[in-house]
Amino acid sequence: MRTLHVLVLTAFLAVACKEKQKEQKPEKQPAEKETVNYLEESEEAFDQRMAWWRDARFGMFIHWGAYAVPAGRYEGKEAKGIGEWIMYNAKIPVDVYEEYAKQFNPTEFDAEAWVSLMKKAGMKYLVITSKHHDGFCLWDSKITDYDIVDFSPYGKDVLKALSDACKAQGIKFGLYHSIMDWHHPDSHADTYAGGEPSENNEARFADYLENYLKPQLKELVNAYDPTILWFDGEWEKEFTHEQGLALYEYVRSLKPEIIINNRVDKGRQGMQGMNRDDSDYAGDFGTPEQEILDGTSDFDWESCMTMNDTWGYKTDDNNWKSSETLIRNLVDVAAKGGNYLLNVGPDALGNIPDASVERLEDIGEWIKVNGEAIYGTESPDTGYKQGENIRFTRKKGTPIYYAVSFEKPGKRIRFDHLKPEEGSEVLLLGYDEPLEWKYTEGEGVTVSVPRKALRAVGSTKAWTFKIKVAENNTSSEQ
Ligand code: FHN
Repeated sequence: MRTLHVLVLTAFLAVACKEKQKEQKPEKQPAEKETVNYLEESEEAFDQRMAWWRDARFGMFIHWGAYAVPAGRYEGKEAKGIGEWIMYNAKIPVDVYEEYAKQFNPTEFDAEAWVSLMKKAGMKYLVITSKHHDGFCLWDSKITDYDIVDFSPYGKDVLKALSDACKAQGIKFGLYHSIMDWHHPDSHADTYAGGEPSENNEARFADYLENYLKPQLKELVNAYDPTILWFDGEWEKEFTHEQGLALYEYVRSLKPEIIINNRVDKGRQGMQGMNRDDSDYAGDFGTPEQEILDGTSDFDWESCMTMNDTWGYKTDDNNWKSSETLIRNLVDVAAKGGNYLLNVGPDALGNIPDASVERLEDIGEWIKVNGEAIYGTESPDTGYKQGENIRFTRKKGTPIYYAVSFEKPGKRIRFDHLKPEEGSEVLLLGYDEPLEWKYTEGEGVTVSVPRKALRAVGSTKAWTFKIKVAENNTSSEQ
């Protein structure tokens, strides 16, 4: 009996002791969600996040939406300005403009074909308008019915199709998103569509930001996993620098590795696209528009350009830049250490204009032979140009330099600031045989270009020489 007493007592003491321990040890709290300040990112983390984008160098911009239906014409005549601004420029009332959205039915849209075409052109990433200033959404938004699934006869989610096609073909998918919204009454649609300015604008705009724009951004990031968020329309006077900082942090909190342009905040200096110096403005890269920086920059940048004069499709805009000009722009941007975002504006049926397709195929032909002078390069310490018709790039972390001539070389071509490594080969891309060269101190390297080499390269838009530079190559002024 005694043993039984002892056993019962021991068991009782064990239970009491456990209970005591529980009281003493606080309940394990769920780990505090670590709060990250995305505006205080280390240089190393920033460089790691930007690495793929910097190496990519070349992307496709797509401006597409309800504005492709009027295609730059209103009441029987051409509306002035760029196609996607027709609602504002022609002072089209919101309800009249909505009729275009109701007619938007791109039955010939083929996401895989679009992505294959941009891949063939050598473009590594895509940025498409999820919502432009007109407020019409190209995805199935749960926040509004003013979108391609609920409001247009097409009824399918084009962003889903494109993000899937990009993933399948190894292309980075990015989204453009306009802060300014002419359709949303709290973003002053009335002002833009010729109505009366609304009251207490700041409060209404702040409400639009928190309860419309941010929930839509959350939808977009969660559903389509974009690698880039390309903001625009930040010039709205009610949109503040503080809201810009908060918007940047918000989007990074949705996807920390996402890359965001400087139009998320108020720092941009107009079409030149770079931030004011005296600033802590948010944004990972500057956005020169329809222009290229005059030189290099320590701040990442991407020059966005149209092939004609409009971003959104316009029937009457046939002012196309030549393929040669587009290729030279790509080389010039790369030599200065920037990215080139080249735009197409598909029509209302979902077709990319033939003139754009032609130029993309020309660029693709050139890049097939010369792409190594663009991708994964940086602006060389010996200077990015020689005269007006030669540009230089350098393969990152190597002594390999590329000299791209916009003019067809004669029998010889000289590069003033390059000294090839003793015994190394100098090549003309597209021709297999190494070229003869001679280095003269103070004059640089003279390369002989035999006729057979030029014949082998054929009718190209720019000639690329590949040179392994000696370690003691002296850097020099531009
Ligand atoms: O107003 C827009 C314009 O429609 C177009 O989207 C360009 C492309 O970067 N951004 C704004 C003009 O700066």
